[in-house]
Amino acid sequence: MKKLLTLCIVHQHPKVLLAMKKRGFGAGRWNGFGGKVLEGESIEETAKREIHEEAGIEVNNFNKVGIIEFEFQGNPEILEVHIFRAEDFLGEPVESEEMKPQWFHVDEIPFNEMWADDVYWLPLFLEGKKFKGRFLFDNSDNNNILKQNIVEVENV
Ligand code: 8OG
Repeated sequence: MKKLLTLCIVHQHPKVLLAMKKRGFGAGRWNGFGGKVLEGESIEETAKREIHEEAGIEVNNFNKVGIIEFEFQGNPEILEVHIFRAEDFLGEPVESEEMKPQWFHVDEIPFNEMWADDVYWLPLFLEGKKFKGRFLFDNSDNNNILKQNIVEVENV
């Protein structure tokens, strides 16, 4: 069973736009913007819709830079997250019910308040690389990675 999700991160070097997730899956962590792909929607449409809903900004140009699969031990569902990088956007990021946006310098990414896997791939993202990977998380402690694999690729 696979569930498709998007994650869009705005990178205007040397700054990255992240947001504190206020509710739901991953609450209390800094992350980019995204969510589940709805029926009838393309992955790109989801990425645009979610960043608009969560940050109030419009992104027209972005590149898909990564695909990562997440598995939680004992759970048959696999989350397939499609990761996009945007350099420009329209509007001003605003706080929503779900997310509180904030700019971070690339040297000050708050990895200890992010998903535990991000430290493995966000540096590749920031270097402009493309990647694919898979992480197995401990189901009772979703800060604990049991297995991980991330590889740089030419195309995603
Ligand atoms: O719709 P919902 O808010 O539940 O979507 C979850 C968001 O979190 C979606 O953008 C995908 C993203 N996400 C995961 N797992 C991980 C992860 O391990 N690291 C990061 N950075 N984002 C993740 O679902």
